[in-house]
Amino acid sequence: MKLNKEDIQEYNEGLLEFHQEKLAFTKKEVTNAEAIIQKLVDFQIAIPSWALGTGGTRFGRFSGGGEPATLEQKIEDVGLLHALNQASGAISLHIPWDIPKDAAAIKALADEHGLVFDAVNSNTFQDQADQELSYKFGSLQHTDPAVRQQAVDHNIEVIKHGIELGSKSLTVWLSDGSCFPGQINFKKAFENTLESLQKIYAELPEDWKMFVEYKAFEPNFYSMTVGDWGQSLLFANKLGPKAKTLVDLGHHLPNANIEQIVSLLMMEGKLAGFHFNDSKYADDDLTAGAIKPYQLFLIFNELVAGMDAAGMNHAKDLGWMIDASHNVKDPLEDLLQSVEAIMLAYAQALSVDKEALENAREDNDVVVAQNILQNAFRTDMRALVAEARLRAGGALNPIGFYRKMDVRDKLIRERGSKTVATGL
Ligand code: AOS
Ligand code: ZN
Ligand code: ZN
Ligand code: ZN
Repeated sequence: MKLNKEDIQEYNEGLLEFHQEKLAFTKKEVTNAEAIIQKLVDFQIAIPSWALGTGGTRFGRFSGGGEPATLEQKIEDVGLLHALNQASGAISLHIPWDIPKDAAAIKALADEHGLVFDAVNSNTFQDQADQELSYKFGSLQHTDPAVRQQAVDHNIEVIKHGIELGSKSLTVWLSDGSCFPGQINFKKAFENTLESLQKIYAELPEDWKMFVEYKAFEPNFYSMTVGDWGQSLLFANKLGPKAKTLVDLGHHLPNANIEQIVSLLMMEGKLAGFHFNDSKYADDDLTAGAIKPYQLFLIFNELVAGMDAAGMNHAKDLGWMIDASHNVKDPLEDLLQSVEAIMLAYAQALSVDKEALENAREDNDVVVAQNILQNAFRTDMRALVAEARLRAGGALNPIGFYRKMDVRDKLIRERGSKTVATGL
């Protein structure tokens, strides 16, 4: 199904008066409101193909119904999100969950929905039915060179699919590691992984990047071979300029200072981008901003500062993506909430008076520095985000419109009520 522009417009008209009052108030409070709105109009974030269905846990899964079963349906779902918020104009594919059989047709379909293809993701953390050798004891780190080669070949195949679709980056997330002390030789595991990554790196087209994603634990619980930003950065530095570190917000040990990691990775020109989500305990993959909105804002504060300093453009220079999972919510509604939370944090970060903050820091005026950040965080930016959506042709209240149009019911009628989205 597709949403109709005229229906969105008509819906917006009913909300316009109240919106304009709120906007006028926010504009009085936020001096650079117009500049922020423009940045928000330009803002785009990629939606992963695997977040469009109900995820479940290892204990169970409760189908929400109407989930996309094919790549075409996944594109259709991201198209719905993009029509609603005009900020989700990219989709990230996971191979082999989303093998495009006819790349030209898939590209044309994405184009129809105003979507481009973000990073392609390889998968060597599962065994596929037709796979010769097992990844039970790792992939790129494996003691057996034949397993390593199989995993390298898979990554090269993923790059080929990405080239056909117009992607510009490969995200490599490895579950490689060990569950028990003594199980692996750390140094050999690192060296094997590096050598394998080098073979993949050599196949990257000129204008491509390799995103090396790290994760502190899970599924391996004693060591992960790319376990933190230090290990990822070590690989990225050894690989070369096309390789960078990808930060997934759920992949740290508790209470890690992620904003500091972001700042230093940007200083080194090695921040690839993000998998946004939120967590209370581990890689919970909850809605962005649901648990720690202040942390999300502080991360954006570093991002904005780093991007300004390097003259970077978020759309070109960083891969911003959501990596979430939904057990009890409609996945599309959840993704709308994540995009909203991310845009709010971005807007708040854009409102920070950087010069005043820097002066306070230089003067060691801790109180003023803290207040500058907290004032920005406590400012209600919802009217600016809504205004950006309005100007871009989206819905003033995306979830409100989604519910008004009974989108989920329509998808259930089209696709069935006991659906299983491919992937996780
Ligand atoms: C896994 O924990 C990572 O977040 C990866 O990004 C992974 O490829 C993705 O979540 C799909 O499982
Ligand atoms: Zn991730
Ligand atoms: Zn995650
Ligand atoms: Zn994860």
